[in-house]
Amino acid sequence: MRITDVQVIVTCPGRNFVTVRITTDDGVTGVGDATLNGRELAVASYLQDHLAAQLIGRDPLRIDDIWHYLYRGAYWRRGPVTMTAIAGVDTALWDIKGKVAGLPVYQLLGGRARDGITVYGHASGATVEETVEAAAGYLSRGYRAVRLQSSIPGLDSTYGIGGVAAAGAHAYEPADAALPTENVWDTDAYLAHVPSLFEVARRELGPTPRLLHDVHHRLTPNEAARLGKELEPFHLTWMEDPVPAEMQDGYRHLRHHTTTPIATGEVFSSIYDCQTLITERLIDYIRTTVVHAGGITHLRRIFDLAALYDIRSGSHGATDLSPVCLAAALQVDTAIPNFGLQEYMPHTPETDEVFPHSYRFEDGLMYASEEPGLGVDIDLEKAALYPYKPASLPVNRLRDGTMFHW
Ligand code: EZ4
Ligand code: CO
Repeated sequence: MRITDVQVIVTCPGRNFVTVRITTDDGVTGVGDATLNGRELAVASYLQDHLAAQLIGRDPLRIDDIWHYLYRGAYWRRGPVTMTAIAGVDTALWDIKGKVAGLPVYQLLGGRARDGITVYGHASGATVEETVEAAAGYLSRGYRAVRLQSSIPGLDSTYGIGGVAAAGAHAYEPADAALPTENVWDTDAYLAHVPSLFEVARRELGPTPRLLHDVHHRLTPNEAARLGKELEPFHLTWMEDPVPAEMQDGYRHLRHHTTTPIATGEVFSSIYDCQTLITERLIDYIRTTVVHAGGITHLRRIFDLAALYDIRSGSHGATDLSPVCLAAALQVDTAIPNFGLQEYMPHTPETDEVFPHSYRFEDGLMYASEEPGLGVDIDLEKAALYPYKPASLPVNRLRDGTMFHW
C-alpha cells in the first residue's frame, strides 16, 4: 500500500480550516486537521511545499516511522507550525489505518475505556447574572461541566465573551478587518471581579456541577496564586492557563500557594513542553490536543506520560479546531485510561456540512464515531464554496497602550 496523493485544502465556512487529505493506491483516503488559528497559510505551505512530495510512495501504515521521518528529518524541530503540519499527516494516516482494519481508531488505541466522553460547554455573559443563567442553561441541557467567563466591569471587551467584544471600539482598533482587533486589559479589574462570579455561580448552581474558568495566560504567578486562593471556596474543576505558556516555573510558585486545580497546554506543541509540568505534578489537567500536539501518535505519548503522574487529559476543543480534530480527539478520549474532560463548542451548520461526521452529543456526553477510521470527512465541493479569508486573533493592550498577552 502506497501514498499516491496529498491534498491540502483551505476552506472558510465561517472561519478558516486547513485539512490534509491523503489518498492511497488502493483508493482509501484519510483526513487530518492542520488548522493553526491566525497562521493557517503558514501550515498549508509547510504541508504543500515541504511535506507533500516526501510522502508520495510511502507505506501509509508505517505511522510511527513517518512521524519520526517528518519530526527528526526536519532538523528544525517542534514549534506550532511544524507540529500542526505533522499532526495533519499523522491524523490522516490513523484514519487510513482504521479504514483498512475496518475499525474505529479507538479500537486501534486499545479499545473502549468509558461509555461516553464528558464535555464542558462555554457559558458567558455581560453580567454575573447573565453568565450564571447561561451556565444553568447548559446544565439543564445535560452538560455536567461548564466554563464561565463574564464581562469585566469597566472593560469594553473581555476574552471569551461572545458579542460583547464588538461593543467597544478602542483607539487602537485597525480599520482593516484582517488586522487584529485591539482590546483593552486591566488585571486589577479582572482580579476584583472573578471571585464574585463564582460565588454567585456556586450559590445558584449548587455544589456539584463542575465549574471551570480560563485565565488565558494573563496573570503573573503571584497574581494567579491570589486568584487561585480566592477561588478555593468555590471548588473549581480547573483554572486554565493562569500564566503565560513560556513561564513554566510560574506553575511551581502557584502550586505552593493554592489547591485550585490547574489546567494548561492548549498552546503546547510537544511532549517537551509538558515534561516538567507533568513530572513535577505542577498541573492537574493537560490540555494538548490532536491538531496542535503532533497528531494522535504524539498526543498518546503525552497522555501516557501524564497517566504515570495521575494527571488527566482536558483536550482543547474550541471551534477553531475543525470537526476532523474533534472526531480524532473523541477517538483518543474513548481509549485512554486517564481521560479528564473534553472541551466542546458546537461548530456552525456550514462547518458541519463541509465536514460530515458521525460523532454525536447526547445528555452531556459525546460519543466517538463507530465507523472505520475517524468517522469524519471533508466534502470537497462544499469546501470549495468557502474560500480562505484573512482573519486574526485579537491582541490586548493595557489602558496606557502597553502591549499585553492575549
Ligand atoms: O483562545 O482556540 O480554551 N479555549 C481557548 C480558545 C482559544 C482559541 C485560540 O485559537 O482558550 O478559545
Ligand atoms: Co483556553
